[in-house]
Amino acid sequence: MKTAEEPAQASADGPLDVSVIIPCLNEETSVGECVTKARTWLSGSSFTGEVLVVDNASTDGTAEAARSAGARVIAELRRGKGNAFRTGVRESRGRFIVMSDGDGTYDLSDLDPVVRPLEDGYDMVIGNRLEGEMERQAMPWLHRRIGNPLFSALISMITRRSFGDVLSGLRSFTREAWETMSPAAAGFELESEICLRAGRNRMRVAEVPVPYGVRREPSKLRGLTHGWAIARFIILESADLIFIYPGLIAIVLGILSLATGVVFSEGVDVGSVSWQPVFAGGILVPGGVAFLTLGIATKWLAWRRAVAHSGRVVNMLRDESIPVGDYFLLAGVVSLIAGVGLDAYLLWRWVADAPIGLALGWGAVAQTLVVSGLNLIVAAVLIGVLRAGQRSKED
Ligand SMILES: Nc1nc2c(ncn2[C@@H]2O[C@H](COP(=O)(O)OP(=O)(O)OP(=O)(O)O)[C@@H](O)[C@H]2O)c(=O)[nH]1
Ligand SMILES: [Mg+2]
Repeated sequence: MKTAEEPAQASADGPLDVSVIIPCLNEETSVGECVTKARTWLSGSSFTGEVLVVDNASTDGTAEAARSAGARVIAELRRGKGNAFRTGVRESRGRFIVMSDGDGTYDLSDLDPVVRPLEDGYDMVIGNRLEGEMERQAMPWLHRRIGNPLFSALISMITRRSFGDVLSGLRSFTREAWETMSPAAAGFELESEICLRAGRNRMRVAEVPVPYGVRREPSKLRGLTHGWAIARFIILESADLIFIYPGLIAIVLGILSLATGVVFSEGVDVGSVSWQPVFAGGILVPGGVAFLTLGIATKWLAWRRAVAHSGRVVNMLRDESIPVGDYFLLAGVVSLIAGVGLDAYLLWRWVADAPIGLALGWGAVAQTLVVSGLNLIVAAVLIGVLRAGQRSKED
C-alpha cells in the first residue's frame, strides 16, 4: 500500500510506469519543490513511478536538495541539458518518461494532462506554454512572440506537422518512442531535435496547454547564443531540405536553361521582352553544385559531431568501396576540359573571322562548364578531406 509521501514502487529494480526526469544545473532553490510536487502527484495517481534528478555538475546544493526531497540523484559531469537528460533516461525504469526542468517554472503537481494521452496511444505529449496560462514575465517578449513561434513554424514546415511550442521543456513520451528517436543533442537543441525526429518518424504527438511560471533564480539562458545553437542544429539536421534538394533542382533547371538558350539563340519571348536563358543557366548550374557540396559537407559534419544520425549521403561517404570523390573528380575534369575545349574552339573561329552563329549560347555553356568543373574538383578534394577522418565512435 503506497502512502502520499512514497510513490508506489513495483519492485526494487523492476519496471515502473512513469519516470519523471529532471536535469539540473544549479537549481538548489527550486529543485526540492519540483521533486516534492512530482512525488505527490505520483503518490496520488494510479502509476508506479520514480523521480530522477540528474545533477549536471552543479556547484551549489542541488544534489542534496533533490535527495532530501526524495529524488534519486544521478551525476552527469558533461555539461548540457541533452547529455544530462540522456543519462537520466538510461538510468530510468519507467515505460513512460516525463521530462521537466528543475527551475520551478512548470507545475509538476498535476502531470495527468501530460501523461494520460500516452495511455491512449500517443507516442509523445508536449506541454504547450503559449496556449496555457503564462505568468507575466515568465518568458521574455522576444522569445514568446518571435523566437519560439519562429522555431515552431520552421520545424512544423520541415516535418510537415503542426507544432505549437517546440522548445517546451515539459513533455512526455513512451520509452519505445524515445528509443526510436534516440536524440543525440548535447545541449538545448534537445527539444527541437525530439520534435524533428518525432515528426520524421510520423509519431502520434499530442499538445496540451500547460501553465508556465517565473523562474526563481535569474535565467542562465542567453537568447542569442542559444537561439543560434538551435538554428544551427536545425540547419545541420535539414541539409537535404536546405542545400541538397535546392542544389539538385538548380542544376537541372540550369541545364534546361542552357539547352533552351542554345536552341533558341535569339532568346525566348516572354510577353513583350526577349529573354536569353543561358545567363540563368550559367548561374544555376555552378550555384547548384556549390549547394550540393555544402549539403554533403553539412551532412557529414552533423554526423561526425553526433548531431545527426547517418543517412544515405553519409553512408555512401563512409563506404570506402564507393569512390564518391573519384566520381566528382572525373565529372569535374571532364566538365573543365569540355569547357576549355569549347572556349578554344570559339576563340579559333573568332580569330579566323569565321561566322560563329550561336556564339553567345555556346560561350555561356563553355563558361558554365569551366566554373562547374572547378566547383566539382573542389567538391572532390573536400570529400577526400572529410573522408580522411572517419568518426571514431559509431553512431
Ligand atoms: N543552462 C543549463 N541548464 C542545464 C544544463 N544542464 C541541465 N540543465 C537544466 O535544464 C533545465 C532547463 O534549463 P533552463 O536554464 O531553465 O532553460 P530554459 O527553461 O530554456 O530557460 P529559462 O527561461 O532561463 O528558464 C533546468 O532544469 C536546468 O537546470 C546546462 O548545462 N546548462
Ligand atoms: Mg527554465
